[in-house]
Amino acid sequence: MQISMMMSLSGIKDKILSAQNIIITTHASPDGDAIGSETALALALKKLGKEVTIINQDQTPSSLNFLESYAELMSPKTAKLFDSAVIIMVDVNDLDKIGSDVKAFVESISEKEILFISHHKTKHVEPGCAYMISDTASSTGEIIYNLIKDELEIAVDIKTAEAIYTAIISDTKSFRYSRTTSSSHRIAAELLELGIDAERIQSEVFGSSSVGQLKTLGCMLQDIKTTKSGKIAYVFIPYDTLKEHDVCAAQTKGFVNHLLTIKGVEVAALFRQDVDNKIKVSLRSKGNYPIEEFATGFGGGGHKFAATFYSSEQKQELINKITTGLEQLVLNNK
Ligand SMILES: [Mn+2]
Repeated sequence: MQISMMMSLSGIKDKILSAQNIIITTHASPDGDAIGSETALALALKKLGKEVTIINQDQTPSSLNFLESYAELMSPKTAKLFDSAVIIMVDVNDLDKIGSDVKAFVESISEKEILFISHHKTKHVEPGCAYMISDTASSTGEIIYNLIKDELEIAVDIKTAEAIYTAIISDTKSFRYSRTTSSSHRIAAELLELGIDAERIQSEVFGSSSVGQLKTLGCMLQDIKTTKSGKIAYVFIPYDTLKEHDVCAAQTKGFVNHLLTIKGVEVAALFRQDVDNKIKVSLRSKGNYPIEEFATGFGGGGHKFAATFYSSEQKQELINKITTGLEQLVLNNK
């Protein structure tokens, strides 16, 4: 078996150029960076005459439905089967995060090469897979843009540009998060110069809430607590609240950031109960206290100032443990 390797963008280019069938996928519960990156890459690779198929485990969230008219997204249950393909997994670095049906689909392809393109660091490396990971990129969309424009030298059309813009604004919350860089702004400027309708995309991505989503947010806001120091804000969302308002887990994306708008708060923790009773913990820091290592200690990960993990621990014990740990982290690192 081939050993796994880290690749450069030019290495990815060679793999792409030599492929005929290309399958693009991403993590389960896809977000704007995931679907924007997939769409942009698919549009570009089709121009090279490749047969490109996007396959996703889960449905596209309604705020991103507009991208479905740019490139078709397939379900692993109905997609055509392939004997051989290059499979590009964007915004993900782990086969266990692509969803069980997509994983089974990938396993059914006898002759394959798997490439991961992501801005999420990984310690776990799949044998036989290649990785292109740039953890300084704000979003996978930025990496895809560089791949398309600089390595593959494909002209970026409006739809591709809008898909990239969707990816970048989704992962930076319109250039607000700390992982936004000068290069994110520079790429956005190039996309605007190409003539994208930035205002429309902003309102698609951030102005497509359902009533249930806002009501869920309202319930969450009612329950916010802070620790003694006032530097940690946290909240728990019970599964029943999501169910009552017909909201899926992906629709709570970004909720944790509301906690960071409280004056004096440095770190926010959102505890969201899943259908299986597991609790997803999302941590965000304003930028003075890195929390990635803290999340890694619980088997999770992410970025320096935004990280997540899952826990099977009992709710109150978990909340106590995490808020106490974060309080110590902030007070010991003045
Ligand atoms: Mn991303």
